[in-house]
Amino acid sequence: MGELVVDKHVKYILSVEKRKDSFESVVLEHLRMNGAYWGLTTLDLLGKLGALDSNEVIQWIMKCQHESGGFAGNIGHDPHLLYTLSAVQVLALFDKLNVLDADKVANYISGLQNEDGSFSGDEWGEVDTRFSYLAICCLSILHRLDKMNVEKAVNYIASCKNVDGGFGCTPGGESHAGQIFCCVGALAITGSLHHVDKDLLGWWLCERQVKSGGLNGRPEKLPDVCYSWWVLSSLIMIDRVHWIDKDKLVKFILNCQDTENGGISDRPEDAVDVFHTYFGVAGLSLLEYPGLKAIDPAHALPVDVVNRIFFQKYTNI
Ligand code: GRG
Ligand code: ZN
Repeated sequence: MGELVVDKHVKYILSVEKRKDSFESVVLEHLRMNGAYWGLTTLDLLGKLGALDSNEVIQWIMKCQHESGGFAGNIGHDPHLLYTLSAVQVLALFDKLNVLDADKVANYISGLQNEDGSFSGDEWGEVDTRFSYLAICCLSILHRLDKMNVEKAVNYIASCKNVDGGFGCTPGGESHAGQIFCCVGALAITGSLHHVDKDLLGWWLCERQVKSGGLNGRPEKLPDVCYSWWVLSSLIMIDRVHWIDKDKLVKFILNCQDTENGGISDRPEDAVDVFHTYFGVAGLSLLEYPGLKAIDPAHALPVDVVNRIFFQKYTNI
């Protein structure tokens, strides 16, 4: 088995950041804020965040903020919870949360909570437990959970629980590993994991491991490196990670590397992208692969960053 080609991955991420006119960048233009989070968190986990000019990134992030307080995926685009969390996470990586007007961002987020406790992703109103997670994680980082109705938010998430122990995007929606991460993460952050049947959900999640060692997102589906994050982080949050074969999963992720040009793909035979590079490295971090920073499974940020947010004595926000 090969090793993690750290330097190649660092080079790959920095090159994607520079190639703003590449096919990938054009297709992902509206998601650039998410791309910044994926790329920069990966660099930090690899211990190489210093390779980038933080001032340039921070200035660009602040240009993506809308007058409502929310952030867009790029300059001149519309704000959405998806990009608002990514913007806040990247500022947290650089220890620059103090450039924010935290109350303004928090007001934007809490304004998206609906009467039944659910969240819309933006002013257009689509409702999904993904948005509950985004809102809860972001307000938690900003120390502003008191700005929303946590009890109603938790009850809404609990209403999306299925008989298989998993969670869907709305009540009655099929269980999917991505949605399970969102619901378990939101419940973990709010201290509400008693709503989870840990043995039942743990069983469903560990059955996601297939012969190759990889994990899929639902029964009968193909394995994909991104589920190393969605499934594994959920298993860790409910204390059932020992129910999968960790060594086989490490091998599957390492087999998805482009060992020549860097980057990680969804499956061994596919092309690499920044999204799966992040999930591969974050998955290896959860698996305690040597040389990587530890990542917090609920806030999806390096543990040292999360400790700085919650345990720093003097904070400006
Ligand atoms: C901060 C890590 C982090 C996340 C933010 C946006 C979000 C919160 C979570 C998204 C959760 C989610 C729904 C992930 C699933 C992504 C995915 C691979 C969807 C593909 O689903 P299918 O059904 O593919 O098209 P399969 O793998 O089932 O064939
Ligand atoms: Zn994937």
